[in-house]
Amino acid sequence: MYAGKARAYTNIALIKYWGKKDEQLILPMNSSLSLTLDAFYTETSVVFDESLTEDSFFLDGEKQDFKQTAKISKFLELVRQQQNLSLFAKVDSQNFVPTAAGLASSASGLAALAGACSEALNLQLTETELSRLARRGSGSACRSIFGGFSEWQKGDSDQTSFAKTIPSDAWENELAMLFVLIDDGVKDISSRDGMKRTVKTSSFYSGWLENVEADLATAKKAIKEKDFDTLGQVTEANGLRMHGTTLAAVPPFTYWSPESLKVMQLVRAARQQGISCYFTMDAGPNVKILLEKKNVPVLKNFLAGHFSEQQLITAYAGPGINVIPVERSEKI
Ligand code: FM0
Repeated sequence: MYAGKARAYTNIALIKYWGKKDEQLILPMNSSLSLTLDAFYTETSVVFDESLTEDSFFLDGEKQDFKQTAKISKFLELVRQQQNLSLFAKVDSQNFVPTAAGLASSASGLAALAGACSEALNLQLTETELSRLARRGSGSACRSIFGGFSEWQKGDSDQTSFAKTIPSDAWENELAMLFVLIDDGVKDISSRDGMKRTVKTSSFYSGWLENVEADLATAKKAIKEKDFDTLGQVTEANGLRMHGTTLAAVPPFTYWSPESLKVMQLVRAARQQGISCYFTMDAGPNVKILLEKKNVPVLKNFLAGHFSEQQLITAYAGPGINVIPVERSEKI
């Protein structure tokens, strides 16, 4: 029996990963940049054991169906192939999110699974190797190996596509991200399906690719210079362009709901009142607002009349992945 456990934190991209050039290896069309956060994380344990007759996946204590287990099983299969192993595994994942608001993240989940497998099988991976492994589970997971700012360099092969820390002189500790939780009851198109459809069919996709490397350079320079407004502006612009591509997909789609637009409008209004803050969105209607830590109280106050306290969650910069010792009783 081989057992391991790890904890990884969610990351939110400021410069988005949107589109693959290799579906199998999960090689992205563009490089991306993210901030790892402290408020949401996943703890995953894995046990490879001879007594198991299939892979199984439990999320927050509940056994997941075939479809949800498939992505996990595919990842386990990769690890088994790489290690020449033939044991099935039981994967137990716990998502730590303040509310059940659709914030479960494949980034933290697959990063934690990669870490747990590496620990269980004593792979002794470097951070780069672990990032490459996590990438095979979910692209954005390769950035969750690192705390603070992280850049996924797209590379052009399995060997060269991985994330690394962006040196920042701990500037991220002065920043915050305010999540505005919107539940519109609509089932999202997964980021995997959404980006695939967009790359294949959207006539706006080439425009995305034209701008993204320049956005990345702007963001990295802003981090180096601790220039919050430049970082915020490029974050907001890049997110909007990513979402723009979905409108020209065939069939078209959007992750925005009326409430998302309301938040965008409020962010612009807050700026007019001198509160420096910028929004970004991912493959769902929730809006994330980047701001400086010192402005959290004033922005929360500004939004208070529009959203309940439970809808507003503040996150700060979080750490990289870490291994959790497995207790004997937990093993199977
Ligand atoms: O995080 O198909 O990693 O850069 O969140 O598993 O590789 O779930 F929605 C925008 C994340 C995409 C931007 O995609 O896809 C970002 C997104 P996978 P992911």
